Amino acid sequence: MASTTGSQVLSSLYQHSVADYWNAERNPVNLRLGEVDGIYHHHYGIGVVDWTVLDGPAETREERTIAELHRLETAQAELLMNHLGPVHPSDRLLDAGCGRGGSSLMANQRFGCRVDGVSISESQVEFATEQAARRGVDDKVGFHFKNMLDTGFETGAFQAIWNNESTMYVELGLLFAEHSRLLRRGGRYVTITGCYNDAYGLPSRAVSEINAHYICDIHPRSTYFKEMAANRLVPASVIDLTPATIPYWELRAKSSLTTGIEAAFLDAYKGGSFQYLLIAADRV
Ligand code: SAH
Ligand code: GPP
Ligand code: MG
Repeated sequence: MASTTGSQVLSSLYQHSVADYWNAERNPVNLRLGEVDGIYHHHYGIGVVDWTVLDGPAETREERTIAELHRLETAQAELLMNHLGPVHPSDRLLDAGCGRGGSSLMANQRFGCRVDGVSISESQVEFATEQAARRGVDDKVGFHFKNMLDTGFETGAFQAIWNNESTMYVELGLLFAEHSRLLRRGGRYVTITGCYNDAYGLPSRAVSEINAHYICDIHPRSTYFKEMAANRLVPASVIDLTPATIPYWELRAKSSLTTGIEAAFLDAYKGGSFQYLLIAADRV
């Protein structure tokens, strides 16, 4: 079979620049957290922080802070999976924009089913594939260099699909059209995402800083519901996770692993211009 080339997967210069970002990305805040248990996340955390990690012996403070940030990020992925609905071992799941594959591995472990992850970063796909092999689940968890807007997967093949912090790289109308095609009727879609708040207005300075930092385009909250309605995805739950994620950012800002974007997230959330949302929807 002919191998997939970049120009077949990446359909614009913008997507090339996003792929370049992820191919080069080596932030300690992601790699050091992943090393805790071999589950590598590229999303943020939620839940109550154990602030005692900042106290106690200085020589173990960094290690304890890393473990705590990782625990909060894993809790985020667990919450997403709680909303996938009943998933049986014979079902198939799609992790759209899968990063280094942490959530795909968690879902396979939890549900025992087949999981496919797609990313436009070839180095992420390679990294995630190696993790699946290391865990001995590469027969059930596959990672692919594919565009989530045009996966080539079979129509109706998936019981559930999620986007964990990956919707801000694509046009939602195109994304939900492809998800709607891939999901079987009665299937479930879940996203956790940062969106800008229509009630605040247009993107604030802090939201614009986040866009520039990650080369993404954060959508307004309204566009999610508009494009879901247009693509046979009917919201079943909407949870504003903003209060639950602020403590994660406060701890991260005090850690040794800051990337420089922490103040923008705290300003955006606290100023009301930005929201961290979970949306679960049924494919009807
Ligand atoms: N969901 C993962 C990673 C989020 S980071 C996690 O929670 O850990 C954003 C991811 O979206 C990156 O892996 C990036 O390569 C991917 N991405 C961005 N645009 C994409 C596209 N058009 N198709 C597939 N993946 C895309
Ligand atoms: C990924 O996390 C960040 C994104 C997918 C883009 C922006 C997300 C929003 C909710 C706006 P990461 O773990 O790679 O980022 P970091 O390196 O900052 O931890
Ligand atoms: Mg991170």
